[in-house]
Amino acid sequence: MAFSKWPFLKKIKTNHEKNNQITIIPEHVAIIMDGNGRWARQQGLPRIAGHKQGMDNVKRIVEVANAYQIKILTLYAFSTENWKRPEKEVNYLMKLPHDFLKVYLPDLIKENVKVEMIGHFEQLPSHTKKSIQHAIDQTKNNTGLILNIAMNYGGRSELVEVAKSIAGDVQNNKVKIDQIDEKLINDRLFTGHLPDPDLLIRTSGEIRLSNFLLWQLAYTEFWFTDTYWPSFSRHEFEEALQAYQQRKRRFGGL
Ligand code: V07
Repeated sequence: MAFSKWPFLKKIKTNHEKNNQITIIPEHVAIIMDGNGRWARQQGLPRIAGHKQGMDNVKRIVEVANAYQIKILTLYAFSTENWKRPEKEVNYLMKLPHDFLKVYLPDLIKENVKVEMIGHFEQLPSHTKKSIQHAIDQTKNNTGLILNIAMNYGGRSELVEVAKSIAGDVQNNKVKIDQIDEKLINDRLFTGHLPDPDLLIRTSGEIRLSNFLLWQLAYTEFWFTDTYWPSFSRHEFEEALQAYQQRKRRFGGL
């Protein structure tokens, strides 16, 4: 062992590792994967190239989440507002689920990852729906990480749909007004079967929610970084996990 010649070096390394151990793991991590376009511009590439790099980074981060035994990873891939982008960009984005799954679905199956989706599924192009539905079907019995993709998702429209659904049930006497409580609302969200996120990460320096999981983030810890999504690395993900456990420790000590 090379270190035994320099015991002081070994000591430094051991302490370093000990102090940085990640032991309190969030069960559910949500990520706003922002900055793909800015990453591309910085590299002198078209925006679409940023989306492609961002897509490949999804797989890298899924591997890290899996390694830490995070149970649910919810990723904001396409919002209800993103339809306003140039048609060419929207068309490209709608092909990404297929491109992603063509390359990575076999790995996800091997790694016991379960693919799920939240958002308005019906309004997606049929080729996009087909790719996603195939991945959901192929992984439905997997018991590892839930890779929960938010596609055509908006927090307000999710709550509008919940309101309509409850109002309908009140109208046909299935639900009494007194029975409307937080649990009833929660159960009707796209995420009704999932615990709320413990940690929200947003890349690319924007410090806002952009209509993501409005109800579900009520008690979530937030972590922001200036790094653009395609450059968001394992190391930085670990920094976010460190920060999360520090906050939990402080909370427990009060
Ligand atoms: C998208 C890459 C990540 C950065 C954010 C915007 C672009 C992966 C998917 C995906 C979707 C469904 C699925 C598996 C993977 C994806 C869109 C955009 C629309 F089942 N990345 N990614 N979908 N980007």
